[in-house]
Amino acid sequence: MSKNKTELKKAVEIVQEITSKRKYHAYVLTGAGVSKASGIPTFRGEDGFWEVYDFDEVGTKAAWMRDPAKIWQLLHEGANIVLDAKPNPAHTAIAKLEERGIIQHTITQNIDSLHQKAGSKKVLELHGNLSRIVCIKCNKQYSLDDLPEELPPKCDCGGILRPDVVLFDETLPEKEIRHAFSVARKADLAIIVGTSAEVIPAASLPYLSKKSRAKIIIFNTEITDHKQIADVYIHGKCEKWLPIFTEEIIKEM
Ligand code: BJW
Ligand code: ZN
Repeated sequence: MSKNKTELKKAVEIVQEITSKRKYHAYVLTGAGVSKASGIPTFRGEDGFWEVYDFDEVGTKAAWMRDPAKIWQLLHEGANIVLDAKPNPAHTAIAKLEERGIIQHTITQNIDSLHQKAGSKKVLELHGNLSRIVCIKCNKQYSLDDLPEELPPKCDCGGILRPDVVLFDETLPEKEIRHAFSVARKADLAIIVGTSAEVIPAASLPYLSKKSRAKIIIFNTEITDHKQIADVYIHGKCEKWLPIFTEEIIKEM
């Protein structure tokens, strides 16, 4: 049997044992790798966003304050890739895990709405959402399709508009991160998909879960620091392995 098939069998057994309990908590944590098969580039690694753009120039709070027009220019060039993307089989499998009551929450670092488009209902977005545009002065919300032409676009009140996404050195949305910490702390099972485990606080959630004795199952094409806490590591494309994993679990229910 191939290594991944053995690991998959182990993962299915772990999930069966946990879900056979009367009460349990389970969540999925996702990163950019889950949306790669939908045509959205990841941040790190080969062809990653940060290989092309310098994050000190476009990825931090200071960069935004220095030159908001530059970030808007980038958005005009790239936003449609994200906004027009369609969910792939990994998103669909995660939605099915929620629909069948196997997990209760999907915590995502992604800003692309693809979990919601696939049918996931309880999604906690830690890094915001690209389709929401807000005024930095009065908080009025705008849609990306409905923006003034000027760069950077401004609100009726004169405030600069910005996408509602979290850049480096900005705090995460308070309600979401608090909820995510509470989900991670009480979890019996954490399924971690397509994240490099490099950005905190998101990357710390699986460690919190492990500390509370959760089982950790990982789907990633590379080995990340989360490997040290993994009970099962499925080393391959999540759009291939997550649907197989989900079907195996459902078949045995
Ligand atoms: C596949 C696959 C397939 C591919 N199948 N797998 C020094 C040390 C430590 C920490 C810090 C430090 N200095 C500052 C910090 C904190 C900082 C941080 O963590 N920095 C590290 C980089 C060092 N964090 C922050 O600043 C956060 N805020 C914060 O901490 O606030 C507190 C605070 C603020 C102010 C004062 C005091 C306290 C905010 C982080 C915001 C992150 N923002 C971004 C951009 C958002 C907008 C947008 O999306 O455009 O979020 S950066 C980028 O990284 C994006 C992602 O959500 C995030 C995580 O990346 P992710 O999702 O893991 O993607 P990749 O590309 O890294 O990995 C993809 C993975 O998929 C890989 O592993 C592949 O192998 C895999 N893969 N194909 C399965 N088919
Ligand atoms: Zn305003």
